[in-house]
Amino acid sequence: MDTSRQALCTLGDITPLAGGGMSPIVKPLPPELFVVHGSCAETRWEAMRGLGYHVPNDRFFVRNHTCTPLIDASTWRLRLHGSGLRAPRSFTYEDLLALPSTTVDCAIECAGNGRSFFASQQGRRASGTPWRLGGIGVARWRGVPLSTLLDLAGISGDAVDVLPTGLDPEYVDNGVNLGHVRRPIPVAKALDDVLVAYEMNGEPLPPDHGFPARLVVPGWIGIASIKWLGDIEVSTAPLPSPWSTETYRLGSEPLTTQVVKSAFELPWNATFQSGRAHVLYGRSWSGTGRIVRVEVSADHGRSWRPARIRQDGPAGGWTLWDVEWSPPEAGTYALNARAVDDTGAGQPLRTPYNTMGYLFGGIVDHPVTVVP
Ligand SMILES: Nc1nc2c(c(=O)[nH]1)N[C@H]1C(S)=C(S)[C@@H](COP(=O)(O)O)O[C@H]1N2
Ligand SMILES: [Mo]
Repeated sequence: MDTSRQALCTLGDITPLAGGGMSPIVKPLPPELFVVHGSCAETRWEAMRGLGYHVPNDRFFVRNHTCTPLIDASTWRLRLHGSGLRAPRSFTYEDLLALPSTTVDCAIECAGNGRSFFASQQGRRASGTPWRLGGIGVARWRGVPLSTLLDLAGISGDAVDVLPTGLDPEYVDNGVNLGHVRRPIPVAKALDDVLVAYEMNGEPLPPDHGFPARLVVPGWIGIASIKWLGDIEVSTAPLPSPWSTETYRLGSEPLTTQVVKSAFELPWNATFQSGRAHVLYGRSWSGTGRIVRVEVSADHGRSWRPARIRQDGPAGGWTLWDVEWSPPEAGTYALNARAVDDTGAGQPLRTPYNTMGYLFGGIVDHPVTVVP
């Protein structure tokens, strides 16, 4: 029996919201900060305006397969086991806090972020949560390197896969119980830069973001960063899971790194006054490298102007930029931003379609209205 699962959320246990609605998410989701999609909530980009580098915990997007469990840290255990470990062992919350910690500034971004643009810009709907660009956030994560825990548990030289499992309820998809949310990470990545995080922006992880501990897998799609960690299996044979063999894959390979994207810190359908200069703020990011160039167009890509980099980010984080815009006349416009990272990866005009709508990296048309 797993005694660490306290007060698991169930349908009878869902947190009522101020508006009288029910939500599988614990924190408040005020409409000026979030667009709610079922058990998920995306951050509104206008709520990023004026923020510093990190997205505060109160407005960080949430992607839940079921709902947020409330876990008692005093009885919680993180169990490491499997054929790839010589010294299987459990860690308490206190154990984790006592180990040497590191911090990393990095994004967590859903593989489906931008999915709705397959329909709205490319005319082909993809199945899944219809995110615009708010399925991303950057935070300062503190925790213990996963490699430290794997070393303490005696990882063997022939281990190949590390499989973290969440303590949230089992996920039932179309009547099929897929079990607890879990997804394998190859040993090379697990030993590289993965963190077992217990702190987000200087506070204990909020319940919605994985309290008491979650993985943070820099550069990789969000599903790799398993929340509410309870169990990590290490194996000398590959460890498949539905989240690597059925979903979150393209063709023959499980998805790993994120693509390049850019967003304006503006409401959808923002309004501007004509006849004067405005400053447009935005952010660009990539799972494969540092952003080196950002350009903006307001004439459907006929001309592009370089944006000014306000704050550089590390690989796995994002870059903040701005650019001046003097709308020539009243009317409706689409604002476009595109970025390139230091591996040469950029943003295409069209993203190759896939039925699940993963990795939309195309240039987004952000609609704005200019009034006289
Ligand atoms: N245990 C568990 N971990 C999970 C999930 C989940 O539903 N359960 N969702 C994953 C997905 S798809 C994403 S995009 C990120 C979202 O992290 P956030 O909710 O903290 O923003 O968590 C990942 N980790
Ligand atoms: Mo995701």
